[in-house]
Amino acid sequence: RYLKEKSVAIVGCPFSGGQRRSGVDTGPNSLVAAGLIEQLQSLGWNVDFEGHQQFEGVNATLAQDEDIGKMKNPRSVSSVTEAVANTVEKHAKAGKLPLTLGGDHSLALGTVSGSLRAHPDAALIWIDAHADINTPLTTPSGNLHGCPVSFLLGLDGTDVEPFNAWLPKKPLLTPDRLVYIGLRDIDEGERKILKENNIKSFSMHHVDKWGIGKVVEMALDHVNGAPGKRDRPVHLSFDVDALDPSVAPSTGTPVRGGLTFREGHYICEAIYETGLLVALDLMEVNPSLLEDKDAKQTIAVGCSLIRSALGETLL
Ligand code: Z70
Ligand code: MN
Ligand code: MN
Ligand code: MN
Repeated sequence: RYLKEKSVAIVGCPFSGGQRRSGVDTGPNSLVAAGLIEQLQSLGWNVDFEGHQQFEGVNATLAQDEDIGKMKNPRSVSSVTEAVANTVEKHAKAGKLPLTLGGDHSLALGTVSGSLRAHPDAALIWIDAHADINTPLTTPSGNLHGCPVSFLLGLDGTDVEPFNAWLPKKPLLTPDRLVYIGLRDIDEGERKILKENNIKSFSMHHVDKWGIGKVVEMALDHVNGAPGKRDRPVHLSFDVDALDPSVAPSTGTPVRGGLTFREGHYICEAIYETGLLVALDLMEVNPSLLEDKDAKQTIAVGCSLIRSALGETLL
């Protein structure tokens, strides 16, 4: 309903500065090299890809980017996410579906900002083992891939340099339009933030209790404000570590007890089926961490999730 046609624009983001392990910057290239573009074309999508975003300079100078407070690599993350926001906004306003390939999840500060500029009433569905909602004050690690959601919501402590040079004073996202699925590794500070802001979160406990079908239904009901109501555009931000490490082993911070292969794919299919998907992120694919067999498996699963979110498995 929001797309002009079946047109997807791939935004490859080879960036690793939101966390400390190298290699996640090779994720986008591996996904494209595995045939992602051809796969989407064969699903009937017009695929716009003009090469990956150029972050070599930023990646090369991460070591010189000094901490600000607890934040690691703040200038690099800020400049990269600002650029990604502009790119995603441009594609979304042209009626295309931006598909962002990460790279670490700090990139979603950019992708979601871009989506919300184009679709101000959009909902954010965040699939992850982690809530990524630490603020610069609560972050235990200083890694900004654990913080993008707090910046999107403009929580206390996020009005900081260099981010406040480009993020809006009035946040683009409100807590009622955010929902999580897959959580199982939350910091104390994050738990408090989720509670105080009344943010709807379906942990793995809820997936076990109600099943993935019911959970996705409740998630969509929540962000649309009423049971069965379906009109908000959806930005789906999928961290591959939401999946169980036996399904997607090559990622920086695997946490056991995750989504099965089918549960992950079901989420993608069900959101595609609403006709409301306007943007998709596939993040934290790090092919360099484990042996080749594990990397190949993770890349294949990443491509497969993307195909499902773009309509492959619906009859
Ligand atoms: C922790 C932090 C995180 C991903 C780890 C971890 C965050 N909450 N996110 N891996 N993808 O450092 O803030
Ligand atoms: Mn640094
Ligand atoms: Mn994440
Ligand atoms: Mn995660």
